[in-house]
Amino acid sequence: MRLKSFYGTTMTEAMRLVRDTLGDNAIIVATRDDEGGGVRVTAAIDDPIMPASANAQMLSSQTIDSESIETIASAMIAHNVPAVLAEKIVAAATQYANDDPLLSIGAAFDTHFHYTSLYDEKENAPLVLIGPPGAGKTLCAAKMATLLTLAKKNLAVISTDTQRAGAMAQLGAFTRLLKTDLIESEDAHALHDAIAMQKTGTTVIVDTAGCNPFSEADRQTLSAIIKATGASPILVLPADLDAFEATTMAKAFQAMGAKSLLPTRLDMTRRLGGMLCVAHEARLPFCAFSASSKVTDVPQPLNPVSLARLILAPPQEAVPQARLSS
Ligand SMILES: Nc1nc2c(ncn2[C@@H]2O[C@H](COP(=O)(O)OP(=O)(O)OP(=O)(O)O)[C@@H](O)[C@H]2O)c(=O)[nH]1
Ligand SMILES: [Mg+2]
Repeated sequence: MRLKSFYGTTMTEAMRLVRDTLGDNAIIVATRDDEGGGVRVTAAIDDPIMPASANAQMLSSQTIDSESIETIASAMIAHNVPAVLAEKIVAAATQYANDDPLLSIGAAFDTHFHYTSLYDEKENAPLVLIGPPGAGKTLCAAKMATLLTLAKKNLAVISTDTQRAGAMAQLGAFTRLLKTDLIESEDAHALHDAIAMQKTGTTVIVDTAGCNPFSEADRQTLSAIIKATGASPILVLPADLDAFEATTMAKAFQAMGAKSLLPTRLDMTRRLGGMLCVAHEARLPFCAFSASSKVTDVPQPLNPVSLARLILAPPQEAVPQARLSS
């Protein structure tokens, strides 16, 4: 079975596109008003490459669980998930169709996204936070320091953000509360030495300066810092960025060595399509997410089930639907 979504200014136009493209045998899976006005229709058609039995099985589960698939298709639209990715998620959810949309979409998220842990106790490699200016790196560094302090781990917090006015004071305010020293590292060599001088078993957190990934000078500075840590950096990225803008940015950070994704500001973001697009297109595993400006609200783990809950959760409060005036 192949799923495709069609957009028309009216239902008749969208349905005509479905028939013209997929033919008379197309099955309508979901219809929804599109946020920008008009109508979006998701339709399915038998895939001739698939064995007939597989198609029959899918079609029957499709009928049984069409409500669950409708819920998932609606969530894709509500979260502004780019159409191509939304189709892939709905198609995978249809394969694992279940009465409970949480299970279907969880299975789809298991198929289409990767996950990793924020902190591997055995490896105990430095936790290096990188990302664009204002993404939430310093707050995440403070949250991780809180988490590790509560777990009674030996901790060292290093910042390479020595240029921006107030940067050290911001992180220093947190480390003072945790009774941990803040080490300032002026350059990549100093950072390498600062990490090397830590006692075995100490967990090192490295907060870096905001980097413009499209600036050659910024890229060189950050690449040298990443190399000096010998670690797998975590890309901290706000979840509320435009999907394609954020994906381009994430790929640039990935080229510098980013190995996992930590989206922030989920408490302030109502449409998570951008975050899903980044993880899928850049193939970056999710490691955790931040949904609070409070340092004691430590990053939450991300896995197929927690991601499914985030996507299917009803908005916490009524948010007026944005519409462009004509
Ligand atoms: N509500 C909310 N605010 C957040 C979250 N993460 C970060 N912030 C806020 O976003 C602002 C920027 O966070 P910082 O941690 O300073 O960002 P940064 O990436 O270190 O910024 P630079 O060092 O300037 O590049 C601060 O006001 C944080 O409190 C979050 O998950 N939710
Ligand atoms: Mg910072």
